[in-house]
Amino acid sequence: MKKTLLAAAAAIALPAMANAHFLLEYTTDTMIERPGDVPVKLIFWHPFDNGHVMDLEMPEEFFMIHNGERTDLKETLEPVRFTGGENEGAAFLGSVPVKRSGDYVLVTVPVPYYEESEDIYIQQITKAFLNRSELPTDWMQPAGLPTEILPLNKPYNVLAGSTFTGQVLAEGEPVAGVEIEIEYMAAEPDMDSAASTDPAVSPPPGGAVVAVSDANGYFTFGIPEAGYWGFAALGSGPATEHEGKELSQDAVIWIRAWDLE
Ligand SMILES: [Cu+2]
Repeated sequence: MKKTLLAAAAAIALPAMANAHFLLEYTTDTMIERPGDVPVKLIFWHPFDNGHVMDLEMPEEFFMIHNGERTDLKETLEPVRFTGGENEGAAFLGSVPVKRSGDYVLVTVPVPYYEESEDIYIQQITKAFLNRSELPTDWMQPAGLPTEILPLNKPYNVLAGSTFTGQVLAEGEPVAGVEIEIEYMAAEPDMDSAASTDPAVSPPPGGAVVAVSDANGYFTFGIPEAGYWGFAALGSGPATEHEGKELSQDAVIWIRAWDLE
C-alpha cells in the first residue's frame, strides 16, 4: 500500500512518469524462421508513451533457456545508445543463437536501478520468448527466477481480442494481491537506427493500466491490439532492500499478440 501511495505521489509530481517503466528484451519478431543469430536490444524505457529512457547498466545476468538448458549470453552484450521520444540513454545490443526448433526463453536480471523520483531501487527481472518451427518446448516451465510471471497462454502468438493469463511467482510460490502494470509497446525500437519508431497509439487517460493477482497469483487481461504487451508485477520478488533503500524487485514478461488475417 505504501508503495502504491508513493508511486501515485511520484506520478502526480512527474506527469511524464505516469506510465510504467519496463525493461525490454526486444527482437523484431518472436517467430524465427531460419536458424541464425537473432539481434536483441535491452532497453529500460517507457514504450507506451514513447517516454523517458533510463540508463541501463550491464545486467547481472542475461541468458536463454532452450530445451531446459541454460546458455549464458552475457558476453554477446555490447553497449549501444537508444533514443526515445524524450531523451537518449544507455542500452545493450545482444545476440541469441537460434539453431534447433523450439522455444528460446530470454532472461535478463538487471542491476538494481536507482529511481530518484521515488528514492527506491527497481530491479525488473524480465522474460521474453522466441520460437522456431512452432515446436513448444519451454514456455510453460518456470525459469526458476527469484520472481517471475508464468504464462498460461503461449506467449508468442496470443490473439488480439483474446485474453492473456499469467501467474505471479516468488521463489516458485504464487504471490497474491500484487499490482501488475500493463504496457503496450506503442513505439518500438528500430533495430536499424538507434531510435524508436513513431508511436502507433497513445496510452489511455488514468495512468498505468493495472491488474491485481488473485489469491493464487493469477491475473487475466484482455488483449485489445496486436503487438508486444508487457506485464510487470511490482515488488513481487523476495528482495526488498538494496544499499539501505527500498527495492522493488519486479517480474516482467513480454508477450506478442497477432491479428487474424
Ligand atoms: Cu518510470
